[in-house]
Amino acid sequence: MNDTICAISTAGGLGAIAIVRASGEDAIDIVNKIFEGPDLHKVKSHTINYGHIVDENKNVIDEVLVSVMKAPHTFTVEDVVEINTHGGVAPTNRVLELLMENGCRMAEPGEFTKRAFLNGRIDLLEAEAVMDMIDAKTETQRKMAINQIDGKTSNLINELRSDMVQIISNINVNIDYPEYDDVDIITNDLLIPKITNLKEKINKILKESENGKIIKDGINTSIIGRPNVGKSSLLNALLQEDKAIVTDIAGTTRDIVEGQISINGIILNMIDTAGIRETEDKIESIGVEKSLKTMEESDLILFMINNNEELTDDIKELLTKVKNKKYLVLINKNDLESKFDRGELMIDEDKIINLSVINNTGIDELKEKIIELFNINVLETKDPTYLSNSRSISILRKCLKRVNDVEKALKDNMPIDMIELDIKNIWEELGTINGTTYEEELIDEMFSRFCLGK
Ligand SMILES: Nc1nc2c(ncn2[C@@H]2O[C@H](COP(=O)(O)OP(=O)(O)OP(=O)(O)O)[C@@H](O)[C@H]2O)c(=O)[nH]1
Ligand SMILES: [Mg+2]
Repeated sequence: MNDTICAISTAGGLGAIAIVRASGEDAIDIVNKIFEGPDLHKVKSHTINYGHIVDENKNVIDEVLVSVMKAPHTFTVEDVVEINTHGGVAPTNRVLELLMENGCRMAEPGEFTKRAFLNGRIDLLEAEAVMDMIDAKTETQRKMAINQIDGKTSNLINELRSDMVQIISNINVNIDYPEYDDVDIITNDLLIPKITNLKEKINKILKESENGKIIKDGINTSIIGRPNVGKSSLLNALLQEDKAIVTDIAGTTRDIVEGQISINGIILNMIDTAGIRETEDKIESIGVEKSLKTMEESDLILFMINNNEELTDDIKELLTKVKNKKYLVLINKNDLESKFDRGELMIDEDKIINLSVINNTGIDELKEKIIELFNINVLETKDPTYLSNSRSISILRKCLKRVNDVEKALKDNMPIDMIELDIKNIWEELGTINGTTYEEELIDEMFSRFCLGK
């Protein structure tokens, strides 16, 4: 049996009202002991009750409103009581202490949501979305979180799993009831298109999950280039503050400097880096190492070149490294004389943006290009139902690999009964995404779809 937990559910600090929450079998009993007002055992479920919280000597601690919500129609599926106190630190802490003195245990982080999951009220994806909703900073993040809380994201996985149940049922009927002559004999040729279809659906979800990650985590965007080209100047212009030091001395930036901007509701995590060059300076060379590592890990590289410098082999070599990633080439200092021909870059003109950070020109075009490159306008308008956390994306990738193996085995004429177990395992693995894998569920679902008792 679960013990009764309590916590302050609102943010720390000053506020007009704070909520102290208790959940568990004894929640009503414990709050009733420290509450003067109507008997909470006798009030109806889902009511708000006026009264006072008192200590053991009947000293009044605070004037409060107490919400009583009885199991099972609550967030945790247990009895839940919420005490609305005045929002100072002293009243909320004292109420919390009194709850603990009377039998509650302090909740672990996320424990209310964990109980909601363990008691079957929400699945794993929905539980994760509760956290995403709390973290949401942009409208698009909020929309994606509410769709996941409402189960739309879980449905993506549930649909895949029900497709698989059908495949497994087909196979099982053939194996277990060969005498049913009105059931199609499932052959490798019949099964391959079903598996290919499944593969395509998984691929589509994975492809779209890139959007989910962008909405949730933003686009990690690094500004890379040789020293003194104007990288830190660009960072400052985008952030509209003097965040990074700018001087005309090459090698000014030694460490990475970060800041966030939002473009049409999508967050760009901007990373200014040390200019890349061969150097004897120990500190600078560590900075250069960091720049190269940052470049590798970014979702987008803004590769900056100085219009007023010749295009050296060093720059060309660096550009070949950038080309493996999503990138744009920014040619800065266009207010000065040009010292190289754009054709020498040997890249698509579409990827080149001419800037003069000092004159604030080209920056809007840069933003437009980023919007285009990541389809940000589409992301903004679409109903955002995507897998977005690394846990579920990595499980789905694993499943895709195994579905590919199954498809290959079928094409190689592996007997169907030999791959049945593989398919069941993938089905189970998929279930770990939203935490719904049970063997009995498979059996129940299978027979509810196949009407064998005719
Ligand atoms: N003429 C001109 N000068 C610029 C422009 N943008 C930046 N600068 C100047 O170029 C110099 C170097 O700028 P930074 O932003 O420090 O360059 P950086 O790429 O961060 O340099 P490191 O940190 O050394 O790698 C400064 O004197 C800037 O004022 C521009 O568009 N035109
Ligand atoms: Mg710099």
